Amino acid sequence: MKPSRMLFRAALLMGVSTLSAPSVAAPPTTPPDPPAFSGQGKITFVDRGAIEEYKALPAYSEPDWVTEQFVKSGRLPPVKDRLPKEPLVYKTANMPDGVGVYGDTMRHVIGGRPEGWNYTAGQSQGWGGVDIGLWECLTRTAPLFQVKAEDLEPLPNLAKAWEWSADGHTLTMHLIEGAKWSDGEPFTSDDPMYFWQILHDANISPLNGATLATFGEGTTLEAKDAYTLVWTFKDAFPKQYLFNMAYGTFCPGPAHILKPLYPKTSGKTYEEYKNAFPPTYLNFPTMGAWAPVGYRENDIIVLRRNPYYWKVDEAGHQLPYLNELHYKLSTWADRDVQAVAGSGDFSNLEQPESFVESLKRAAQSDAPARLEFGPRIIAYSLLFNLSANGWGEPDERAQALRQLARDEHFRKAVTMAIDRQKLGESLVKGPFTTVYPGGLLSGTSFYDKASTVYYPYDLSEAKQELAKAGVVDADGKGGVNFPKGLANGDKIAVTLLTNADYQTDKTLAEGVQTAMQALGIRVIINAVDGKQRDATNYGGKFDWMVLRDGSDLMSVVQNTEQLAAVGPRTSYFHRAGKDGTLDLLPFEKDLADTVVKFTQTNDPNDRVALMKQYQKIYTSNVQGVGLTQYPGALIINKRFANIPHGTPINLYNWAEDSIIRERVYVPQDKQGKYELYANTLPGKPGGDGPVK
Ligand code: BQZ
Repeated sequence: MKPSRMLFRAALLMGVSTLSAPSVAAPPTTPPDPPAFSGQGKITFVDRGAIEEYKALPAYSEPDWVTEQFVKSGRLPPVKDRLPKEPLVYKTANMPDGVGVYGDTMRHVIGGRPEGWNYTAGQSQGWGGVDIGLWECLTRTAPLFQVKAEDLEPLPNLAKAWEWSADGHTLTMHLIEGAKWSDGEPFTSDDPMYFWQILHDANISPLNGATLATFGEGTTLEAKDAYTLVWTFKDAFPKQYLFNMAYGTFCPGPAHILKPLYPKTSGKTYEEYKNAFPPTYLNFPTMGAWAPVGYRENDIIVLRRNPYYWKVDEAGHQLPYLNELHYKLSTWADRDVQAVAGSGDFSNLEQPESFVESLKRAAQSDAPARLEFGPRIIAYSLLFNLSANGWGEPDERAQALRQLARDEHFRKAVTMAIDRQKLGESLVKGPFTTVYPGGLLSGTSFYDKASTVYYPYDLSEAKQELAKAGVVDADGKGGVNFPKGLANGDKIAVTLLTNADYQTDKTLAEGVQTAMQALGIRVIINAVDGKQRDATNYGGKFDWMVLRDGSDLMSVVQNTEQLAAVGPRTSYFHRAGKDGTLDLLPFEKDLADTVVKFTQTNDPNDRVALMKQYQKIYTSNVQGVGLTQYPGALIINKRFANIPHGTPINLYNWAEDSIIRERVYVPQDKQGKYELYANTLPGKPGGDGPVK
């Protein structure tokens, strides 16, 4: 029987969970083993070198209509002159269905909305794969889910090769030579050097949180020539930073478009700079396989193939195979519905509320989409704002809450008042959710159960911890009061920030609210859309937050700097105050030191030991209150070929990156008529759309 059918039945039959949390007082312990989960797709592990290489091929080709309409009319150079000297070549042996054919579209549905194209100035394009497809980065890590653990090193991308000096303090990085932006302008070291320049400008925060701290204290970057970068590091061989040169934290924008508007030299304000390229500014130059040619507010973003894309298959076909991408502007829940119904093509099934319906539909023989679960890599945590020196300019009540959250008795009271088993079941019944104590996820290879401290649900113990924090019902009128000297001893009220774009986030926030009522703590849920949630979070203007964990707690090696407050702006819940300093608690300092040491060593045994130490410190001190963890499933329309089996919906990055969309294709006989701008290419930057 198909795994999805088995899971569907399991989800329906298991009305109650297979595990129940102990009801009697229990000392801290290790977490219960997660329920067995057999629906996962199997990954074929390969060597790192099996995926791609860089080399010149004897001949290249492109879709016939590009030759007929654009090359023969002289509007584009021949494809061989549009490609780099040595393009990135995807190896056929690593393509599940081999060399593809041109045509068709991938129809994404997303819950975010584009702010504009200035990604490196912090603008989101609505998530859901838009930014992942537009902004190519020096290295690439998402496809590493299929690479053997002993061979784990980021893949080359815009940087095609690199070598370390003998003493390990210098990394010479060779950029792809002769690649061009989608408007035909050359890609050179000017582009990454401009990105490095804006990282030094505290007034600009690139999307996904890159800061100088991401690359280590004292690190420098220089351009030796148009295609050579030279990194220098204080530590020897900090290979960890190659992961940070991948998506999210080193994806340069087009310097020829951005630099003329840089505020320090253009006279523009930072706001004008950030907002200079609204979604209506079409044909924004990208290094991605597609460029934006169409946008209708709250309706759709349309991308068309980039005629200068610098990747090919072994037969010399310039990629991508797919001519067009759609991003229908809807909701994240609708993405699941449309993917299983067949009006959309792709979804990361990540909200348990949609599991049963999606499984039911996918289990039917005429289902348009494949649904394949991966490992338990989705987790949610309740996080306290731990800054007490002004991050987010708290008022007296908010400051008092932060002081309380810095008391470990208070944090233990909160964690023991939450029944994680019931919280998971409130999302979906069946073998999916499991208790999550916080910290590293059980799916990562660095996870160590023995180092994971779990404070089981125990309301009476929780109340005792609360009293140790000086929090009691001081006037007998119900609810609990701040301790004397904090916020005039008022009743405690907490605002809980959560992402209104996801039902799961709201359900978990409500679960926390109910659990805190039993402790006498009033929680006011502040559910705002993703854009506002991010701005509120990064601005420090929250008391507590329900947050879906990121790649750092899933993989450890991706976004490692986010594992602790190693820099003024690397943590999601503890950033520097107005004076630029971080007022870390002793255990937070230990966590940060452990993460820095992890970055500084390549010894596999040291790294495992350091992550055990990290897990022990994180969970025993309740750095974050783990809530629940569960698997996600990739839903993809059956007409697509070259989708690697077992692709996790998120690990080093989301599945939109991991499936390597530029080499995904639709066999001729299965192609749909979904292209909205057939036989067109992106026009001039800022123009009004694609050109025939
Ligand atoms: C996946 C992802 C691709 C951001 C976003 C969204 C933002 C966060 C996070 C996920 C969406 C989808 O996640 O939920 O399945 O397609 O886009 O980027 O949650 O609000 O800020 O970190 O990636």
